[in-house]
Amino acid sequence: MLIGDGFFQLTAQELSTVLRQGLTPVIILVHHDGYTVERGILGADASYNNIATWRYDRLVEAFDPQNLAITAKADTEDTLAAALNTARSNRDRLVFIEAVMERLDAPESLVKPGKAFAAADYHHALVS
Ligand SMILES: Cc1ncc(C[n+]2csc(CCOP(=O)(O)OP(=O)(O)O)c2C)c(N)n1
Repeated sequence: MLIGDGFFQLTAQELSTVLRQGLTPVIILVHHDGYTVERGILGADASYNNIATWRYDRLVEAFDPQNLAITAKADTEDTLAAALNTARSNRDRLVFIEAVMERLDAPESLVKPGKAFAAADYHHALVS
């Protein structure tokens, strides 16, 4: 399961439910410091697109008194590959991977619509 840090901060308590139900997903949290999809439309550096920095691994710990989950942090391709390997060999555990990325690092499929929204909503010039 993939989730951005922005939406995770709106739904974080559901991690507790997932653990209570004994579910064992692989959760990849994209930690890129805010509302990247919104930054692509308006206010790339605006404070309204910023969010608090959380210690996500500690949050998982707080929801997990029985130590059912595994957490990993990845900030390079190699550390991500290692974290995914950990997930592969622990199918019976919830694995929470915090993938650290640059704020504006987004696929073209997100960047392009952002520019189109800005053009439509705010009359910004559409530069492809
Ligand atoms: C309840 C609610 N509040 C606000 C929004 C507006 N909104 C759309 S995308 C987004 C940012 C999501 O951030 P994140 O999950 O980190 O994904 P990213 O765009 O950064 O990849 C927000 C705030 C929304 N869709 N729903």
